[in-house]
Amino acid sequence: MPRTVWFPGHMAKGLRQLRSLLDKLDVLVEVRDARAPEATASPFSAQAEKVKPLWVVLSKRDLADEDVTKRWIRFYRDQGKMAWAFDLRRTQLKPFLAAVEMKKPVHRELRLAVIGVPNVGKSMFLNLVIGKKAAPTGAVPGVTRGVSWYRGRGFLVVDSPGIVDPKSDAAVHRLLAWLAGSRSDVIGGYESVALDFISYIQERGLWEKTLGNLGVEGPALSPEDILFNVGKRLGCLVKGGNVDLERAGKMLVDSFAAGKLGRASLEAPGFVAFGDRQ
Ligand SMILES: Nc1nc2c(ncn2[C@@H]2O[C@H](COP(=O)(O)OP(=O)(O)OP(=O)(O)O)[C@@H](O)[C@H]2O)c(=O)[nH]1
Ligand SMILES: [Mg+2]
Repeated sequence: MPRTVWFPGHMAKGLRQLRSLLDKLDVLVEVRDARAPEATASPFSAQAEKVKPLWVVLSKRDLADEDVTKRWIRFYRDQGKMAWAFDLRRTQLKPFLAAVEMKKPVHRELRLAVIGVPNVGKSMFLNLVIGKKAAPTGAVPGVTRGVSWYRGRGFLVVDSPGIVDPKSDAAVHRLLAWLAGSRSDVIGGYESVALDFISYIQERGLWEKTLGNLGVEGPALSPEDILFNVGKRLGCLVKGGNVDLERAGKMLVDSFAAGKLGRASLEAPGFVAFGDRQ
């Protein structure tokens, strides 16, 4: 049977390392994907929040629906949380840096940790905080494998590996895979991950903002027929007029993850992927 969850050893180790560091930290910054800020909450945040200030940064603002992102920021601020949204590729983090500056102790550097699920932009955010490209970043999940300290601009910042809740089920991993936060090849293959993506888009009324932009027929067709049409559209034909569905699935999932289908949010306040989490 194909595996449905991805939890490599470095995640368990990262979680242990973060727990043991908690006492030394002043503030934790949780990076979440602006397209699904509840489903991409860190499994470590609930525990950490009990003992340290935890601030929320929504990344990939440029890929999310702008109105929905503004509503999320209001939603978190109404809950009393410090929250911002950024396109991390094009920001200098000014409002964040102004807020964090106020927390600096007089006689030592401020100690921050950046936490979150895989591939949300934690290392990229850290580099912006310290003002240099020190932590490695990359488009695949699992680039950061352990906890490391970085220094810059009067901050001491911990980068941590992306961690998924070891108890999370296949549905959570599939949603993360649509955002490039889990490994489709490890959790059942691209075809099944893409079929679930299409069903989600249909059920949540997100067709116009996503698959509609590809110009394929839908949204009333079955996910299988839609994926077939996507494959034809994207040139994944094989002998006999068939479509390589695994390849079509990969192209579809990768396109959405990279924002190539258009700007879209998979969750909005009051409209989350996994109801019991909000
Ligand atoms: N479009 C866009 N891409 C972003 C943004 N933030 C990060 N990325 C991209 O997301 C990918 C992941 O960035 P990283 O900083 O390596 O993410 P991470 O959370 O440290 O990932 P792991 O260490 O693998 O868990 C990179 O390809 C970045 O270019 C953003 O705001 N907008
Ligand atoms: Mg990283």
